[in-house]
Amino acid sequence: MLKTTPRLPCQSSPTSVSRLMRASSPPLTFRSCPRRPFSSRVSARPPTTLPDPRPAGPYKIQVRAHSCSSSSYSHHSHSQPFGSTTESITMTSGIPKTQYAQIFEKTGGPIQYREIPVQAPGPDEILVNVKYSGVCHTDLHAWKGDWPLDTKLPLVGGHEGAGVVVAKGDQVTNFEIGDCAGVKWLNGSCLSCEFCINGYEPNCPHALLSGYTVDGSFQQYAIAKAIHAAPIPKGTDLAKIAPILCAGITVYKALKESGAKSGQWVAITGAGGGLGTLAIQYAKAMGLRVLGIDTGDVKSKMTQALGAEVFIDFATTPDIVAEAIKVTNGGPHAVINVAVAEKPFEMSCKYVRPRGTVVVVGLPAHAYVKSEVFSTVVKSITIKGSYVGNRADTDEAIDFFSRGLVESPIRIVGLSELPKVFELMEKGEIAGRYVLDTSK
Ligand code: 8ID
Ligand code: ZN
Repeated sequence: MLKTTPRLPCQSSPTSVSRLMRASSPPLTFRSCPRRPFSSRVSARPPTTLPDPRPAGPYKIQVRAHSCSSSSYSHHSHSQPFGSTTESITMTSGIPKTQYAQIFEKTGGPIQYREIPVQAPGPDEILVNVKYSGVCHTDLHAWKGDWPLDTKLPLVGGHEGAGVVVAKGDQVTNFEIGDCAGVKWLNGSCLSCEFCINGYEPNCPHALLSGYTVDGSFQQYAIAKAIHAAPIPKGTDLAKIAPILCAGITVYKALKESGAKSGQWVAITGAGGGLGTLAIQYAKAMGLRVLGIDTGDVKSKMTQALGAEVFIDFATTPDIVAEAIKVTNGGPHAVINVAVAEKPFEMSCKYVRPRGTVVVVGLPAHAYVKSEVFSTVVKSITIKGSYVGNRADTDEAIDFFSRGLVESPIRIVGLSELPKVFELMEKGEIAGRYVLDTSK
């Protein structure tokens, strides 16, 4: 049933919705969810030039709709017959029909900055007006397609989106219109598999990945499953919190996984990049002593200003392993590897302290972690992977930021400048993080 009031801004006609329901089937391994444009689902908005007689939102409307194909997991209408579902969306006024986005049409192809329709959220989803989005090296991997996991195509990348909730489905109870929210890498998960119920949601086989298997935050309006969207406290600087939504959560979790205790040494490879500069600060805030490894004067100064006690330049230090052992008086108790290169992983297994832990976080393409068996055993080291974080890690990482323990070393440019940011990133020339302002 359609509940409509003539003066409400966004109403759908059953015909237009049915047309949109014929979305093609997504890949089977990771779900790619074709979402519906607002322009088609919720039409009949008054022309923007006309005076709007309505009181300020939020408004509640109901539209007939269908969400994603039944071949993939969903919390909502997949199992419902074609055209039979009724979704209710609460939304604010002034949501446009189209928006600017950066589109990857094909892997490694030209990146197109153009207008695309704004999508409507499903019953368990929120629509976030993304104000700022960080650019993570993962976005570069997604565009280049150098990982053994296909992306959705065409794709809107991005997974460090900070913004404001402007619409939500009727099952959403954890966000109100006007709340600040973060669109992060883990866009959604099934919540019922063995991994989800044990708090390992990133390992859920049905995980939806923002900017990879579903469209992400390199657009002005992005959709996230409400249950996984990050709650951002009111009054937060949205540009500065953007990098926390992936880089911050990831390195905070990796530090917890390392088991390093206050007073102990942690080495961070790739210390001058997006993840690294935050890792230094989380480590300091957790009482650890930091050895930063990266290259160049800018990164050396930045990492030490952020709290690294010692910096090793990987490009000019002849014996990194010996140096790392020397400056930490026997080797760091833990290593957080966020460098996008294979070599540092192998070296970290050599210089880590006996009984120490090597955490594998960076994801250089086609790379292996090599550790000589004899010393792995005799030193009794642990080598483990760490992959973003769960909802609790998210809240904790944001809390460190909100309490002023972690500062985002960011440079803000317009969304239209994404290709330039990728160029700099590819050359290793970014110290800290670039954040895109979606209004430019
Ligand atoms: O959940 C996860 N595991 C996760 C989450 C988010 C990101 C993993 N990542 C992955 C990304 O996909 C990427 O592969 O972490 C890696 C780092 O992401 P980033 O911090 O966003 O990348 P960056 O800003 O480009 O920084 C990389 C730094 O590594 C340095 C570079 O100089 C740069 O500062 N670096 C390189 I390249 N080679 C190095 C080396 N041999 C090195 N530092 C030390 N030694
Ligand atoms: Zn990321």
